[in-house]
Amino acid sequence: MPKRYSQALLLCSVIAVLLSGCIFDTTKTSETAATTNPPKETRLNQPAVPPIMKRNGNQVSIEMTAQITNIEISKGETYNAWTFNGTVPGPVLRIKEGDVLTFTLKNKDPNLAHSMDFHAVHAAPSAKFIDVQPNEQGTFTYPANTPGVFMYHCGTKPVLAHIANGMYGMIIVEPKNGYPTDPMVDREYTLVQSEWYEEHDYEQFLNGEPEYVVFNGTDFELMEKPLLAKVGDIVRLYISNAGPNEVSSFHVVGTTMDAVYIDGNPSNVLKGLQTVLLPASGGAVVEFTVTEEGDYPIVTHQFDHASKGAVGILRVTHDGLDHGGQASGH
Ligand SMILES: [Cu+2]
Repeated sequence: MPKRYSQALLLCSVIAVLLSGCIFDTTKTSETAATTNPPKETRLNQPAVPPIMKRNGNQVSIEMTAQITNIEISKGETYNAWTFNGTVPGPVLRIKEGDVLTFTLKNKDPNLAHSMDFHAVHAAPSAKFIDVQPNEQGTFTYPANTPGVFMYHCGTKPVLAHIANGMYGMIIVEPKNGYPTDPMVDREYTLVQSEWYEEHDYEQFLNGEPEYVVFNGTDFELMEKPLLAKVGDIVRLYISNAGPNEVSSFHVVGTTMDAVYIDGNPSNVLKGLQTVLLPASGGAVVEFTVTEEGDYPIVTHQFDHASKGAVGILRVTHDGLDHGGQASGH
């Protein structure tokens, strides 16, 4: 190693140690205690339940749970997650622009308060995104007047712990008049990118690196269960980056994006992108054409994160069915 480089490294390490001693220690508050691992034998594992959604005109009611459920985040590795409805990400919700949402959160977690922060609505957070205490429920009403792809998450303090432990998902607010490209789209999928850190380790959430970066909750899941399309299809992906800490450089190998609607709003259209940048909590609708048979990797182009699990496969075949493996023999 060149001497100057090693000196610089040493200096950086010293500064890092100093910083971690003086600045970051102040963040170790009592909040850490709330996220400490309970003993394994006493951990809850509440079975997943579907959300309940009812519509009457533009009045939509949605009932969801906050609950503790074991989630497989990598093959053979479970995480005792804080969840909405027992899945991570939580269920994908779909409503329409102009709907009035009446939302009920049933908190089945016997120990901690939880809450719901919908990025899709206009509401006073101090009144409508408030904590629901253990074994209680809260109901809140708000309008959803902005079309798009939005994140929802638990907003209870420390928010970082509630998101890192699994409390997030996607809500799609369908545009009143649709997207101009609606007639061309052949199939659509939803993808949520997020990070997993060492289980319930608040210090790692704050200062550490993610152990896994994933699409739809599990590392490399979409390699084994690929998304499917047919040659010539225009594919639409609703994508969202839940973070909590990292951005996504969302990219589909082997195609360019015909249209990207930033945050899923039909007004925010971009054409011909290679990669779309999603900030933590950002979303998009991405559309592209697949012209040849084969496996098209879906990645975040930050390859340290792709290597930690944020890779999927879109398998394109002559008939849109999965024939297994590389679809090149037809
Ligand atoms: Cu929570």
